Order: sequence, then structure tokens, then C-alpha cells
Amino acid sequence: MCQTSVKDNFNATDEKELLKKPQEEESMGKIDVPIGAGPTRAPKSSKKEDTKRESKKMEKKVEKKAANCQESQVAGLKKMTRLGMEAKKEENLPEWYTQVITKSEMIEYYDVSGCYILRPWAFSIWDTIKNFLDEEIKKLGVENCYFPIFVSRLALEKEKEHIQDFAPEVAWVTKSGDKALEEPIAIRPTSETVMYPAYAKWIQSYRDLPLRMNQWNNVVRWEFKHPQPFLRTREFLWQEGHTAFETREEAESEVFAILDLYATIYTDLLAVPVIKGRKSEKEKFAGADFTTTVEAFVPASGRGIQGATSHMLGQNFSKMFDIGFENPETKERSHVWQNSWGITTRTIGVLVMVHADNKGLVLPPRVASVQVVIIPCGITVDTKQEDRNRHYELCMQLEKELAGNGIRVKGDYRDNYSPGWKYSHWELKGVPLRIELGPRDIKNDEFVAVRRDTGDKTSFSRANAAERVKNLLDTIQHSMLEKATHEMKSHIKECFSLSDLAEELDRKNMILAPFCGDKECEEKIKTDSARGIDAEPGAPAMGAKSLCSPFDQPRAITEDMKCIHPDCSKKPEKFTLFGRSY
Ligand code: 86X
Repeated sequence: MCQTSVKDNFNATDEKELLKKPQEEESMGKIDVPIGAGPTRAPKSSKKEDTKRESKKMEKKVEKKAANCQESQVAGLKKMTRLGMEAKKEENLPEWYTQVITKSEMIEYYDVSGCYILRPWAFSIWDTIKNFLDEEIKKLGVENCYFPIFVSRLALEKEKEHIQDFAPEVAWVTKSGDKALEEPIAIRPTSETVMYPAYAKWIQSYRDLPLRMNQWNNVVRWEFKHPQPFLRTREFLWQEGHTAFETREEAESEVFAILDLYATIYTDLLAVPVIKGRKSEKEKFAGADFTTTVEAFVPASGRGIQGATSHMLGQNFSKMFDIGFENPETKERSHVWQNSWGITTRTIGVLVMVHADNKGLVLPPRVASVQVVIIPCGITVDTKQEDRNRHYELCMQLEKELAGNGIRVKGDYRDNYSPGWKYSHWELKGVPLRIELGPRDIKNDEFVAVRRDTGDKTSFSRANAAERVKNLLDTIQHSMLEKATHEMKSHIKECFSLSDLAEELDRKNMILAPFCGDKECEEKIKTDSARGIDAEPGAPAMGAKSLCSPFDQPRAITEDMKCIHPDCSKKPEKFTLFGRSY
């Protein structure tokens, strides 16, 4: 049994402090920052920081003691140290989300609202996405570059028409030290106005085309809507591709090729299904001829979420920035055809929302920085030193064998944590596969593998371990996508009346409905599908937005079909996907 009681480490007041619910802490104006097991609100003052640090120290002490205890005590201890998940995905989604991303050590909170620290556990996912896409776009002939983060007022205002709606989100540098700058300088919210003046210089002849550049960078949009890590942040990481072609056809073909890569990132890397389609007139980028998008679905909230966009800009920007060349035949000056495309760190938030569960994060193997954790089990105080050494040796042997076969594996040999504690820890962090090696497994020349996604536990023969583990990781990857696809599909309903549409919204579904495509009509759909304040109590008031018109249509629009808004007499163009959205 456990020799030292947890209590020995700190006095009764401390214990109460740790056991307190976040709400209580908040109302007392005490600890205010989610650190590991802490409560989950944005930071406010340095005093709170101190309190928080103290409590963190205390938690560390408790963790240490926990290591010496038997597994049976882990559950109780977890409560006391609050290292594990407490919120439920189906009961309190925002609190659950905060707990997943902090306790899995993806995110640390920061004292500027809307900004978050991406810890290695999250950043490694971005790295995987980046490495994949970077290689693919290079194959297509895109080159990387880097443009400055600052935009002069003159350059930014050159694009006034399109950025008008965005103006309140632009962050400006107005001072150096306490001295006002002669001219305020904007921080890029996107780089069209930074890059296109240079494009105008570099493109003189058709021989300079196509020009295809990309940058991996940060952008700042000073949003005032409620911020959420990954999903809506004031600074985020993305890539922005900006390309120029001689003809519309070349531009169009690239727009769709890039969209396919974005879809592949979601389906093949993140195991998240997406719907490819075209944005409506209301939802497209104002500077584009048309906008294509990949849309994902968050079952827990019943909301759609834009995954990435690829725009065909036509000649809108090339006319504005005078990016052109002399036509080799007619000698007339033509403007180039442009695209722009981007995918952001929001991808990670979508992954969390779709796959994480009440035990914490669940990572698909392809983006997991640790795919397999090996945990030695069944070692007790009575285990002879000789057997103990042999046991660890065999674990390390297996680790080496897996690593040698390209599997990202980690052996957790810490002797100050119990196996049960380690199980919870790696489950919280979402490692796809856990291998348990106990004395009996060793005797039988076997190992036990436990899937994070399903909890399924299987014994495998030790021979050809790497091949077996590889197959299992592949199975996990595919079954995660399959499960999410099934879930998404079961939440898409066809509707032919606005009242049905509103009802499906409240059932957390997305809706496919015939729609004319008009901006004004879409605005009415949104207003008229929103629940009034005196409707169901507690029901979200948000109405339906169009997410996209899917390239893959459920069926043909027929003569008898009407646009979904009852007041609309225009012929529906396509089935359009509607839903509440992020
Ligand atoms: C639209 C369009 C486009 C390159 C992409 O979606 C992919 C990568 N850019 C971005 N957009 C703005 O133009 C914009 C402008 C300002 Cl000034 C702003 F504050 C916010 C913005 N948000 C989006």
C-alpha cells in the first residue's frame, strides 16, 4: 500500500485550495489561469500569477507522492491533483475544450487576450501539416519567400474597397518608446497589399509567368468576438500562397489543385472529413471572382467550420496593383490572373474538437509526435533487482525495434510514477497506442496493445512486433476517419422548407437545401432561421449561414424545386450546405 499519505505534503488549507471548483476560485478572485490542472479563465493580474505558481508547485509535490502509491489510489488522487479531465464534452463543451488543450500540454495561456502559447505537443502537429504541404506545393512549382510583417498605411489603403469591412481588425503600431511615429504602421492581417506592389515590379513579360510564391508566417487580426485557442485567435500561423498566371484556365486549375491538398491534410493527416465546395456571393472573399473552401463539422456543437480557402482572384487585384505584361501577339498590355490560398493553425482546433473525448486528446497516428508509448507494468517492491533490470531491458529492446522501423515510440521508464498514473497521462495527451509489458507478457513472449481511440485491448505475439504495430496504427488512422465521416454524414439533412431547416439546426445538424445563391436571400435565411429570444429557453439564437455549395451535389436540382426561403421566387442554382458555424 501507499506508504505516505498525500496529506503529509501540505496542510489542510492547501488541500482545500486544490479541491476547490474553478467557479469558486473565480468568484473569489483568486487563481485565474489554466495551468495544467488549474482553473480555466484568461489571466488578469500578476498577484494571481503568484498564487497560481504556488498551487502548481503543490501539484508537482502531489504528483511525486502519487508515484509511490498503488494504482487503486490513482482515481482519488487524480481528483485531488486535478490533473485529469473533469468537464464532459457533452455537458460543457467550452470548459471541456480548455481542459483538453491545457492538460494535454498543447496550449499555455498568455496575458494578452486572444493570444496563446503553442507548446511542442501542438506545434509538432503544425510542423507535420507544414512539412506535408510544403513538399506538395513545391512539386507544383511554388516557391517559398518571406515578406515583412509591417504594412505602410499607403500600401494598405490601396486596397481600400476589399478591406473596408476588415478595417476595425487591423492592428497599428503608433509609437516607438513614448514617441509617436511619423506615420502609423499596420501589422499584416494578410499580405496582398505587402506582396502585390512587388509582383507589379517583377512581372513585366509573359516570360515572368507563372509567378507562384508562398510564405509560412503569422498574421494579426484584432477580432472582438470571443477568442478561442486555435479556432479564433488574434495572432495565428498560416501559409499564404499568392500566384499569378497568364490565363484564367491556369489559375482555375491551380485553385482546385490546392483545395485538394487542403482536403488531403484534413482527411489523410487529421482524420477529419471535409466537404469541398464553393462559397456563396455573401461568404466569398470580396476580392475574389470565386472562393473555394473545405468545410468540416463539429458534432459536439453541431456547427460547421471553415477549414481552409483557395481563391480565384480573377484580374481584380492585378488591375488594382497594375500587375501585367505585354501580350506577345497583340502587343497589348494584359493583366495577370491571380489566386491566393491559405490554411491556418485552426486545423489543430478542428482536430481537437472532432477527436478528443472525456479522457482528453485523441491523436491520429499520422500527426502524433509520439505514436506509441511503452509502459513497463507489474514491477513491485518485491521484484528482485535482477528481474527488474531484465524487465526494463526487454522494454527498451522493443522500443528500439519499433523506432528502427520508423515508428515514433517512447518508453516511459520513470520510476516515480505508477503504471496507472502513466496510463492516464498518455491518454490525456492522446497517444494513439499504449503498449503494456508485464511479467506474464514477457513470459509468454507477448505484448498488450491498447488503442486510444476505442480503448480496445489486444495481446500480440512479440515476433514481428514492428509490423503488427504499424498495421495497428494504420487501422487506427483509418477507423478514426471512418468514425468521423459516419458521424458527419449522419448530421447532414436535406431540407425543402425554412421551418425544417431551423428545426434541423436545433438538432445540431447541417442542412443541404436548394438555394438561389443571392446575397439578399441568404441574409433573410440567416435572420429567419435564428430563434427569437422568446423561443426555447437557452437555445442558441444563431441562424444558418451558408457553408458552401458542395462540388459533390446530393442530386440534381429539378424543375419542381424552390429556393429554401419561402419569399424567394428565383430558381435554385445548387444544393447549398447550411449550418451554424464557427
Ligand atoms: C481575406 C484572403 C486571402 C491570402 C486568404 O484567404 C488566403 C491567403 N489572403 C484574406 N481577408 C482579408 O483580406 C483581410 C483584410 C484585413 Cl485588412 C483584415 F483586417 C482581415 C482580413 N481577413 C481576411
